[in-house]
Amino acid sequence: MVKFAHLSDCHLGSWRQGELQDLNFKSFQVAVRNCVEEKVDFVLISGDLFDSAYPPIEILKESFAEFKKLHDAKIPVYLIAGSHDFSASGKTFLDVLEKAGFCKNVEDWEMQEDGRRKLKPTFHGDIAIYGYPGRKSGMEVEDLSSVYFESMHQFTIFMIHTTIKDVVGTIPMESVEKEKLPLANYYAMGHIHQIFDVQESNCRFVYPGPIFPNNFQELSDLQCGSFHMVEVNGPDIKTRSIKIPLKEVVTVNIVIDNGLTATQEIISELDKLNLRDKIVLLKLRGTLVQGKTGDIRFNEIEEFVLKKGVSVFLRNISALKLQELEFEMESFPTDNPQNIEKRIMDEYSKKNPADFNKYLSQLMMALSLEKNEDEKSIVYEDRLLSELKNILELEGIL
Ligand SMILES: [Mn+2]
Repeated sequence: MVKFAHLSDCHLGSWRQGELQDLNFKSFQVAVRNCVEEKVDFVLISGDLFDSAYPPIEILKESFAEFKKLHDAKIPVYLIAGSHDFSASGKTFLDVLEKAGFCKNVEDWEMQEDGRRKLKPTFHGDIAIYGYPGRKSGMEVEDLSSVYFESMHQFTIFMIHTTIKDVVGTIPMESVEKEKLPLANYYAMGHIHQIFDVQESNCRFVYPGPIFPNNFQELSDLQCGSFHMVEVNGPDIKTRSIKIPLKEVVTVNIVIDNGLTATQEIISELDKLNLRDKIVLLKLRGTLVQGKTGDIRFNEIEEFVLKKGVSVFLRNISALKLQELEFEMESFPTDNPQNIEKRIMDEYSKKNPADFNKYLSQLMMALSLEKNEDEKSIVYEDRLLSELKNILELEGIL
């Protein structure tokens, strides 16, 4: 019998809030401890071990300590790069881990003359492990149609960091049909952050879920991280999903329609609940008929929940709408948007003369700045803020 753990999407270094970054890392530590205690034969990590191709030193340091525990327990780790720890230059910190002897990247293939990619196995005893990494924006999906390998082994594992059609649902996302993948006994998959475990004839398809939820919605849906424990007995595969519940998550849904009275309403709703030491997710929905989102005093709400002893407080107002304002505007169907904007700004400036108006067009330009695909939010915000400071001549003030 062979027993292995299947982890994916650890996203070490993810989350800006300190407490959540800690919980994310602690979940990984729990999984590692569990692997050592259960004396697994090996560990699989199906991509996105790190949240970025260049993780912070602090995270690297702690990660190495965890990998050393597995190494000391003589548990090999087989992994592939995911969409997050992939870098266009081909260099990632996975290479550093591998050079240190802490893991084996199983991506190994050769381009054939006919344009197909022949994968080469990494062996653990008589188990053959193949892997093909994820890329940014699902760019590996096309590659996968040309991937093949010879699967005449006792037991074959195929590691991919790609979404299969069965889990994609209505999400607009690149995906592969699992029936078109080369034949394997166990498909150790990652990328989609949910638990999926399906057996079809002699094939097992598994997404173990992320080691910790990665955003507001995932916290609300998944509550905690997870990984898979797998036992192979001849052709027989037994799986267990292991949950890692570190802190209770409470989602509070409140419908509001008045921005002016919302603060008090929200506080009295929250006051009814026991929130001590919990992760509290406040989700606001509804249409504001009075007041604006800006009228809700979130700092006051935050102070209140901190006094109630919450561990982490997050809010989401994306389902909150403002009542549609009716604009009176002449239409210029043949005109381009820039000209329309300019005309509106000119008219506005004429009606509301102020020194500030001279900044309007530059501000419009700056605010249309878009976030690059692999740019961190914090870097983007810095870029946007420094642009705005320049325009408003605030350099050195903030
Ligand atoms: Mn991921």
